[in-house]
Formats: sequence, structure tokens, C-alpha cells
Amino acid sequence: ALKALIFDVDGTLAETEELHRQAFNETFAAHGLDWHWSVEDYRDLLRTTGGKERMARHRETIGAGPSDAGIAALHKAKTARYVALVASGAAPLQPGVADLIARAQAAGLRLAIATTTTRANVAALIRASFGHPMEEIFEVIAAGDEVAKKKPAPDVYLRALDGLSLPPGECLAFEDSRAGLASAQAAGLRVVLTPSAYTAGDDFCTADFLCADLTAAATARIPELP
Ligand code: XBP
Ligand code: MG
Repeated sequence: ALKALIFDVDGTLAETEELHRQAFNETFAAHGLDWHWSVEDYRDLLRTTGGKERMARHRETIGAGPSDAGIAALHKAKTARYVALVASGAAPLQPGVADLIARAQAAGLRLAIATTTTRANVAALIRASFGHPMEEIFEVIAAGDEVAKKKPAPDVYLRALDGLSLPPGECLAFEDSRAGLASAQAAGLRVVLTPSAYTAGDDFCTADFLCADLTAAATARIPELP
């Protein structure tokens, strides 16, 4: 039987990528770096998960840029900017998310997070959108640099399963991207896929359930969900 729901954050709980992009661009400008990522650039850059990894890939693509230590410092500054943007309430939850989490809590399902982003970013988002500390809503939080390999590797989902002490068959994962889908499935999980602004139009044919959003109407054909 279903015991837990494991959620991705960026694109799944909330539409956050435009705030990440804004935080990256403001950070580049503030540090005198002549990088600027357009929506079109960013769609492609998102295929590299993780902010530091994304900057390093951009450096390889253009053949110049900061050292790894410079990238780490930029990423710290980017996180501070992103946290401030999210704290101002700039990232709306995706449709149905608040209701699904309330129904899951009422049904006694356990809740976890498996994300590529930085833990501080998740804390800011959950505080701003639910009005509670993230630990009061999510029992297990597996995030960013806490694992060796980011999505599409299974590491972050395996860490969440380990924290829950549950087998993948008793959990459902919620994702919005191909990298996230691959990560969760490689950990043995079934995946409910809801496309987000940057992933709409991607090929999700391997998803166990493909839903337009997480409203009760859109997820009605997933029998285990409350
Ligand atoms: C989200 C990401 C993250 C954010 C940036 O992927 O790829 O890199 O864009 O976060 P997913 P950081 O939703 O699949 O977890 O800058 O904190 O790394
Ligand atoms: Mg995502």
C-alpha cells in the first residue's frame, strides 16, 4: 500500500525556474561577469541539473569564465539572492499542490522531498508558501549537495527512501522534468509527472502517470491518491 509521497521542488511544488534565472543573472551582473542567460539559453542550460554544475557547463561551452572556486562563490551569492526573492513570495505553488499535501496529511501519508536545489532554497520556499518551517511538513528532505551525483542519477531519491526507511514500491514520486523522471525511476519509484513552464513539450512517455497538474480532478485516475 502507498505510504509516502516524495516531491521534487523546482517546477513540481512551485514554478521557480524564472526566479533561479533572475538570481543567476543578477549575481553575474553584480560580480562584473558579462554572462546573461535568456529564457532560450536557460531552457537548454536546465538540462544540466544543479546551479554550480550549470555555470561550469556554461564556462566549458564558451571556453572562458571563473575558476571552480569562483563558481562556488557566485553560487553562494546566487542562493542568497534566490532566497530573498522567494521570501518575498515571488514563486507561486503549482495548482493543486497545497490541496494534495493537505489531503495526504489527512490520510496519514508520509511526505518527503528529493531535490537538486540547495536546502536553504527549499526552506525559504516552504516557509513563504505554507507559512510553516519545512520540517513541520516534510519528514525527510534530501537536497542538492547532500548526494554524490545529482539527477538524473538516482542518489537523491535513494537518500529520501533511506530517510523514510521504505521500499520504492510503497512510495510515489512527483516530478516535472526528464532528469527528475529518470532519477526517480532509477531508484525504483513510480512517477507522477506534471510538466512545468520550462518542461512543457518534453517527452514524458515513460512516466507512470502524466497529469496536467496536481489538482484532484487531474490526478483522479491515480487510485492510491487520497
Ligand atoms: C532543479 C535544478 C536546480 C535549480 C538551481 O532541478 O536543476 O539546479 O535550477 O538550484 P530539479 P541550485 O527540479 O530536477 O531538482 O542553484 O540551488 O543548484
Ligand atoms: Mg524539477
